[in-house]
Amino acid sequence: MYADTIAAVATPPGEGGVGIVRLSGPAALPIATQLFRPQRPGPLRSHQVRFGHIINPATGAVVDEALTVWMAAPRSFTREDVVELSVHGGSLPVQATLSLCLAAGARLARPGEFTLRAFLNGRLDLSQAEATLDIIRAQTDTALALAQAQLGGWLAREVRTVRQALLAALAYVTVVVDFPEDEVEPQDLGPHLQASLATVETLLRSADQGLIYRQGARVALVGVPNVGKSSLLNALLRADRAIVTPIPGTTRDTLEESANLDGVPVVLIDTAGMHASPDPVERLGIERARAALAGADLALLVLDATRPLSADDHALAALTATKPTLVVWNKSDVGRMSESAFPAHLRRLATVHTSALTGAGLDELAQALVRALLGGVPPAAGEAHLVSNPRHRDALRRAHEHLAAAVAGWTGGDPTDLLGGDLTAALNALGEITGETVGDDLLDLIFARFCVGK
Ligand SMILES: Nc1nc2c(ncn2[C@@H]2O[C@H](COP(=O)(O)OP(=O)(O)OP(=O)(O)O)[C@@H](O)[C@H]2O)c(=O)[nH]1
Ligand SMILES: [Mg+2]
Repeated sequence: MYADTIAAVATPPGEGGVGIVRLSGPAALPIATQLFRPQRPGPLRSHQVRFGHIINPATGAVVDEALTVWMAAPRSFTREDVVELSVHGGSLPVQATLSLCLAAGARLARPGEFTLRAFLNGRLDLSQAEATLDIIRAQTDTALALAQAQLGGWLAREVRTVRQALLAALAYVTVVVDFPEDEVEPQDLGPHLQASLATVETLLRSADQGLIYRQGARVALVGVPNVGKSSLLNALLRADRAIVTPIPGTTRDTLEESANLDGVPVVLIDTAGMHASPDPVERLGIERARAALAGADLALLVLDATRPLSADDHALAALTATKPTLVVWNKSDVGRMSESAFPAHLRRLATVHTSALTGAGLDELAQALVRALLGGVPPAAGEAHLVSNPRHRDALRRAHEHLAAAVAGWTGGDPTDLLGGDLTAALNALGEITGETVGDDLLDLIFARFCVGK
């Protein structure tokens, strides 16, 4: 437990119905008692809301009406004494209340410091603490569901189960190595290690989908001029965002817009039509289009269904060869080219026929896009148990590497002392997810991303 008491505004800046100043630490209640004068006399009671006024104790002046809740330790977010002072949601009453808390001895909280205390006081593990930030930042229902499940602790439980199995294996290995003369009942660690490896593998595999749901993906619409890239962008957004004209070379600059496609947050990028152009302005746009393609997670290669592929189409198709790509035959309301003329690598790709004009095929396009982003697997309906944090994925990858080495070593009859190193490394990597094995540097880095007051 900390000796100091922190305070911060817990609500966003700007005007709102209420603004909340939050205190946490041993002096939370004494400070609140100095500032808050309840309407009906009598001391505050834990977990009861009281109406009254915030007053400046130095002058006796009333600052604002307030509702006050004291949550006595350990039944609070931080497991410390917490007081929340709700005043009217304007910057003056909120800031004045905060200033009075600071004058009475509280220290201004750093970003994420309430959650850090919740973690350090054992109220949350690190993966749950990070989930609170994900809940605040979630852009889609699915991202929110993933974060809620993580806050519920499923990932922490999975990780702990594996760590317990590995600790038992490490204990056995250590005894065998340190006391070779003792009669140790021989154990077959193989099945235990295999089971742990399988769990880590499942978690790791779920991250491919989980990260897309949480972080979204960048999708570039590329094609030669006039195939309907900007029209498709507008149609997918259901908004007249990009300029569309019958003149080839209309789009000069790249244009980005966020969209939510079946719960997957995507950034759609419209680009200039790519072809060999003598126009210097157009050439700059085409450079940007190439850069957008290079930085995208997925390319939508837009082709004109009313005419055979041109040399420029082929050149562009070659450019997308190394990138996950979806082929979109647009203007399918007018015509439909025979696909036998495709270059071989395009024939292997998922293909959608659309008309940005009539809307035909747009739902199929959105679905194909989501499938392509999620690695061919359909969206996991209601499946909230996905690893969705790159830090967790990184730790899982390292745990996986060491566990795989341990399994191979055990199967290959390696000397037991070699196993100890891999088991320890796997245990440490997994401990980083729940926070059992992280240093202060990493904690600072993680919590610095939080907002003040959380
Ligand atoms: N019939 C038909 N016309 C379309 C369709 N999509 C776009 N067009 C027309 O094709 C022309 C070009 O459309 P844009 O969306 O500007 O094409 P673009 O690929 O963005 O073109 P640039 O920006 O020049 O590279 C416009 O006249 C559109 O109305 C479609 O699905 N069917
Ligand atoms: Mg365009």
